[in-house]
Amino acid sequence: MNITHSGMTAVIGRPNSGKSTLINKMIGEKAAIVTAKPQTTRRRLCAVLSRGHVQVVLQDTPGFHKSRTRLGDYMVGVVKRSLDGVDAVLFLVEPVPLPGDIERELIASCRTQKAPVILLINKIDALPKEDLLAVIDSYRNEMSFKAILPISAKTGDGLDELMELLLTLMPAGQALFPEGQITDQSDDELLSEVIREKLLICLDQEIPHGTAVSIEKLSERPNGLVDIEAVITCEKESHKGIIIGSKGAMLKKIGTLCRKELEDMYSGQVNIRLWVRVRGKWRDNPAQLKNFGYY
Ligand SMILES: Nc1nc2c(ncn2[C@@H]2O[C@H](COP(=O)(O)OP(=O)(O)OP(=O)(O)O)[C@@H](O)[C@H]2O)c(=O)[nH]1
Ligand SMILES: [Mg+2]
Repeated sequence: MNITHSGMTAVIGRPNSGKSTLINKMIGEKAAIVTAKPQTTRRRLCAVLSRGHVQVVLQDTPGFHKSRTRLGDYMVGVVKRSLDGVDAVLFLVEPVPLPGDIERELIASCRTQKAPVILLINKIDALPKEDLLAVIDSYRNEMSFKAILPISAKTGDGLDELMELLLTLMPAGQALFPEGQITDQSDDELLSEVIREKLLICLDQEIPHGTAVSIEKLSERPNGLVDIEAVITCEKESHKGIIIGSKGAMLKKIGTLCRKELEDMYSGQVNIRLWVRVRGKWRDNPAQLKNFGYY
């Protein structure tokens, strides 16, 4: 279909507010990893939504937070830069009637740019209906939002109305991505994110946040079997022990979860081998951050 209107939309909000869930739901594919743990998303990624003659490029961003490491500084910088030159902003908030420090800081950043800001009160599936008005009221006077929409990124409630409004905000222009492309991530990036998602799901507290994944091998044999080799970097020997687990049980569990998802993704058999190595304080080391693509 001939695209006549196109634009960029930044999706921002505190960690865990549901940005990645929303983007996946809107495009109907898994472009971004989602977990119950905050600070899941680390990099900006684009997901492409095409409806009729309009193409909307949704930019997922890390959750805005008070950073404690250089990696955190990078993540916060990604959020700020994501607002530059966009055509619309989707600002997600938790369904609580109190803009916190994080929301106030994001509102201040939104005020300094021209694009319309749509406030999305997410997770209304988990909110008694009678409590919604108080949440809307608490945000109404914070700034002039283009709209305040209650939604559930999980169930899809309210997303038709959001989509309709968003499509009207895209300026005249050609397609920004070719037809059929749903994300700007490379195969290696998608793959390392899937592995990181499983680390976040399987491991507790600080351990998964101190991991990074690099893909050493991704190749397909003539019979279609996909071979993957990846290195998981963590920050301490003790963390390495926990990631590997007793007799390798944890690493096996992580590998199996990855394999199941990747076999769906590649529609074929996958052979995955994972290694774990330690790089102390890599999250504060500029060279290591660059190495992992966080720059
Ligand atoms: N009940 C409910 N849970 C939701 C909804 N949207 C997201 N979640 C849950 O909230 C958690 C965080 O979702 P994510 O999409 O990873 O949140 P995020 O804003 O991308 O988080 P970061 O990447 O850490 O900034 C997950 O457990 C989701 O299943 C919703 O509409 N309703
Ligand atoms: Mg996310």
